[in-house]
Amino acid sequence: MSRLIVISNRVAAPKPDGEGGAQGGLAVALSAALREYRGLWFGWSGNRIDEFTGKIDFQRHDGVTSATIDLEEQDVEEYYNGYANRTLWPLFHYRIDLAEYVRSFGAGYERVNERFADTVTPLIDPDDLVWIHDYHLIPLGAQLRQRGLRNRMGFFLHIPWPPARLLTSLPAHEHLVLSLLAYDVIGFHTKEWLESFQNYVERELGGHCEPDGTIHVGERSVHAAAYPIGIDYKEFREAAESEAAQEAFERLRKSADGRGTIIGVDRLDYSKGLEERFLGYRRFLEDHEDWQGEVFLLQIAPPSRGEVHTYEKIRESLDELSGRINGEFAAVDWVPIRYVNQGYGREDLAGFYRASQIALVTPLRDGMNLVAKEYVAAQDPEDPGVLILSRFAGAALQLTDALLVNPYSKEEISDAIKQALDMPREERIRRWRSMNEVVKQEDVVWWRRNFVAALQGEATQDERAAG
Ligand code: ADQ
Repeated sequence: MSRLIVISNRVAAPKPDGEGGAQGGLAVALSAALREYRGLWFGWSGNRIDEFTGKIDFQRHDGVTSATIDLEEQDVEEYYNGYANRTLWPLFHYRIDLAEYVRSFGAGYERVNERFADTVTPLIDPDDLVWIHDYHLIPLGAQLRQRGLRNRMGFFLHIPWPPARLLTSLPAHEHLVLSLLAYDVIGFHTKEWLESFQNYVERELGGHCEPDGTIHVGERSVHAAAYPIGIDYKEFREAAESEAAQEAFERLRKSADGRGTIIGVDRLDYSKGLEERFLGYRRFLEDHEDWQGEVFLLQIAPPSRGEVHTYEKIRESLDELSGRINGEFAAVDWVPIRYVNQGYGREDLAGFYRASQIALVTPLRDGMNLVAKEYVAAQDPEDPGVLILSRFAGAALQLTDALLVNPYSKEEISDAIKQALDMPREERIRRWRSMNEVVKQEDVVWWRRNFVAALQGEATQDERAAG
């Protein structure tokens, strides 16, 4: 059997006990795949050094080998903080107003992708399957081909693919997209992102897209399809049943003191629509005075990408906005928003989700959004909560029984909160059952099996059914 080589910006392979904290579903899923296929996980260590050496640090824990390299300060600034997080992330989330087009960022991005290629090439055997992840490493496949690799290679994009009209604002967009054609398989979360990609290929590259997912550009043919990522359902259910989850549940229920809990859990990122969410909730408190003092919003949002200025700004504005709303509405025995800038373990999160009657998952744009799926998986089947979900999250295409809202509209958020609070138990159960079925069946194991099967050149069951 071929080995699997996973390459991503950061490596989330298992760590020795006590390091790294709780593992996310994706890390668990890819680690499981790596155990099944042997192989290794390659990426940046997160460390900075004065001068790039290409020295690889190998670690083996829990059956998974990781191989990491350190990067120079300038690499991190231009490639990671620069092109990845100040150019591609905002542009791919439709925030062209925030996207910065700086030549040195593009040069740093190419340089780091070359450095990745130089260091990982000797680790790859001819029959290994290579699976590259996310927007940090789009050109890596082409770089590996230039170094003579003929392996089957796949790329998976974890964020949206923007409409062609937005993407063409990126200098050298054609060069970036052409580099994707070096892969054999290109995966997106949803049909919507796939269609935007196909549209770009036809409009800008004069390519042709077949209904079976084959894309032809000149002499080159690649397979592009939607592979919606799921959570590790089994692992998450177990987390939800754990003692730690039960304690977290009780802690939140006790402190809620009979009030309804509305939960939000997001990395602190402008794409998650947190300001709009706070304003929608504020609107709800204004529209329904009788609910003041009866519910509260628990927003958990650990800071991310603190070195990027826009992230500092969003943090400041959320501090200000939550303070303002609390000042405006709070009473001596009630605070409308509990705003917590902290990360929690998976068990704690599962307990908090289960203790909350409503989840507000309202990103302005999101590749998929796993929080929505985790919330569903954590619910009590006899008394489930209600998921309010942005129609602009990839997850909305699968979780059609959520209350779908336009996250830009305060009125829609306010109306959905009211509808959720008034929803009869039978309707909550009916909606939850349908969503839970999807979250359970289309889990992360299903996702990676489908992708790896495509990488091995096999049509998956779903593709055969669709074809
Ligand atoms: P993210 O933008 O990080 O991921 P998401 O899919 O919601 O968004 O995943 C976040 C993960 O972090 C979840 O597993 C969640 O439980 C965890 N998390 C968030 N806040 C936390 C907290 N306070 N404490 C502990 N854990 C917390 C990107 C894309 C998404 C896509 C994923 C996977 O932006 O669209 O779904 O990758 O492909």
